[in-house]
Amino acid sequence: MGRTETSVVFIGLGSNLDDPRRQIRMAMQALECIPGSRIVADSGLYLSKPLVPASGAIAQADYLNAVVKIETQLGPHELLDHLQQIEQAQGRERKQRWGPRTIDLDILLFDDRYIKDERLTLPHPGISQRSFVLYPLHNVAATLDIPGHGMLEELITNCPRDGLRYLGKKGMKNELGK
Ligand code: A4P
Ligand code: MG
Repeated sequence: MGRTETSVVFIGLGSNLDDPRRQIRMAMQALECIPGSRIVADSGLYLSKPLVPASGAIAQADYLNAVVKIETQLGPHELLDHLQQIEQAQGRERKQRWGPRTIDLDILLFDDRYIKDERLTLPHPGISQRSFVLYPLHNVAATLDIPGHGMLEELITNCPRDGLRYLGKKGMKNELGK
């Protein structure tokens, strides 16, 4: 691990294939098992309309989205390695950008760091326009100031819900391990 400091990280979860509720639950369970890391808050589940590129719609089911806040002693690239292992373990196939997926785990913010390299862009691009990111993020960090984007409260004011529906936390924790 090589670091002793603890970082605060927000991770976005998304799924629209193969029982999304179970996929999100399994991913949360796997996140709990990442070394030197723990979940300190979770947003609950949101149902969202698929965001598709302007260049053309890809027919796909609605998504379940959530955001978790974690504390970790890992560095950003080490954490990304673990997230990609979890995606692989849950049968994620990268066939098509913006296409349907069993599980997508994005690092939204890592402390207040800016990174742009071949593996990682932080803050996550698009963070400030996506209702399925901003609203769940608000549930776990209402007063957040997003580096380079501004206050979360304000970003939400300018971001229509776009059909986003809060489904609550019921069935998340107590069904873990099922
Ligand atoms: N990568 C760069 N920065 C990051 C980061 N901050 N966190 C790299 C995670 N990964 C990051 O991602 C491609 C590459 O991005 C990785 O190899 C990693 O090194 P991917 O997950 O393999 O591919 P992707 O998810 O298809 O691409 P991307 O760009 O992550 O897509 P988006 O922008 O996340 O969009 N609609 C709804 N309603 N809900 C959704 O969750 N998600 C998408 C995916 C589209 N529409 C959606 C949703
Ligand atoms: Mg992704």
